[in-house]
Amino acid sequence: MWKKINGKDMFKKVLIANRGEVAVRIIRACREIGIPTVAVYSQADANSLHVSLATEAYCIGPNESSKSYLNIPAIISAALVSGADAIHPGYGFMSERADFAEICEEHNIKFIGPSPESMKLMGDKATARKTMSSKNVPITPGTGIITDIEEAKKEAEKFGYPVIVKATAGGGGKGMRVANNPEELEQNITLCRQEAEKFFGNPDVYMEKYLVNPRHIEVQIIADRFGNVVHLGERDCSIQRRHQKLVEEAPSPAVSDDVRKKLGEAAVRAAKAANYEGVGTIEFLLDKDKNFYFMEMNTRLQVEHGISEMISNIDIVREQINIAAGNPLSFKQEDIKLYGHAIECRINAEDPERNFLPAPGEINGYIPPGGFGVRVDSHVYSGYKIPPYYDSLISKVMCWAPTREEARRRMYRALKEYVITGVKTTLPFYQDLIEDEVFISGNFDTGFMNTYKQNK
Ligand code: MV4
Repeated sequence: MWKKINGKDMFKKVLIANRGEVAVRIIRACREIGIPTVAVYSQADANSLHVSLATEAYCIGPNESSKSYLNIPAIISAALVSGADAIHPGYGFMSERADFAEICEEHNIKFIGPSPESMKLMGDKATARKTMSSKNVPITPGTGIITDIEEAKKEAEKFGYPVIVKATAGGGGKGMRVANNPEELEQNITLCRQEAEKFFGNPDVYMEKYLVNPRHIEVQIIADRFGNVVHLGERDCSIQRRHQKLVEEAPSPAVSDDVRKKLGEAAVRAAKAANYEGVGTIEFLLDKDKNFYFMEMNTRLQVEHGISEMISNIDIVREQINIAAGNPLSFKQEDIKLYGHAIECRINAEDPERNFLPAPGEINGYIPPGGFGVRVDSHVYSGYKIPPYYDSLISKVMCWAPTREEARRRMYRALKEYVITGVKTTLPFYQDLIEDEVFISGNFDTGFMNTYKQNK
């Protein structure tokens, strides 16, 4: 089953159960380690870069995700036929499906990620809150699962309106409703329960005090199966639109060395509480007084992991594969030196002038930026047809420099030299945003996009 590479236990072959830029990112890490890769693809993705970069490739179904990238029997069959002994789920698709991780286990295939138990624990938000609170990770004032509406109203009076009702099976902004008074609370509990039952098959809801326009701060952690846990500092993901992140940066302009240390220690306690193995992210909200509160844990590699790699010089995907193969972490917390500043813009095939309407089609001209401190992670090329069936991410432009202002100016330069023709993209939107005075100041929060107007 196993082989050794450079004295480390390593997989013989890794199947990547994903597409797009993240599939390419994982194939690159595998190739550098020396592991052959298996790509799986839908009919729409036959000409995709991950298919040509992998050692071998299998078509697992038609265009729709539900029949291809979410098709468990097809993915497992491809792993068994090809002899892959591990599956990397990337992000999205199968990445947070505990049932899929269990099925992998049953077939003696290593799911590159945490145990199904850790995924279930963190997938249930009310249980996650309880677990965090018991290990001194700060949480917002709130309740457990609401069983009685009158009691919920009494609780809400205690910590004060506004409150937010959340589905325990929700997350990432799905299944949440803000209430400003007892009448709205009663309504929202009922509505939230109905939606939660419909979307997640679990009607349980709880509530928290609602923080108005906090910052979204998340801490990258890496844990091995021997109980070693380290953090790579925080990312600030406050600039988002409808729960889609637009710009991320590391470190956060709002976090001092002192708060960073406390955030990092809280994140490590959180990972230990979940008996966590692999790479993960602890999401916090930060209020105006720099108090932070645990929100959720993302039990997967994240889209924005690259900016943490830039400030830490640690290859997070390589480390993730190492750990999954049973090796201990190759460094300690004190070996990690964070240096400089990194900013990421997610470039999408969307029309910023039409309310970010998806704009699939053929890219007929493509010149990505380059130069010192610039990284572009992408799966596209000149002549590539962006299919309409999946998310519209074209690429992630990441810029590193010693200071935030230098990184920001480098990003402006990179965005200005980037050419993508044939489809509408969000490039013009970012070229404008990166010069916005509020963005330049670093003094913004999750309300940024509500007041931001392009070319104001
Ligand atoms: C909150 C909140 C304010 N107060 N919880 C949205 C995503 C999910 N992870 C948690 N979310 C929020 N939870 C309390 N108690 C505000 C949000 C929120 C938000 C959080 C991060 C980034 C953007 C956001 C946009 C709207 C609401």
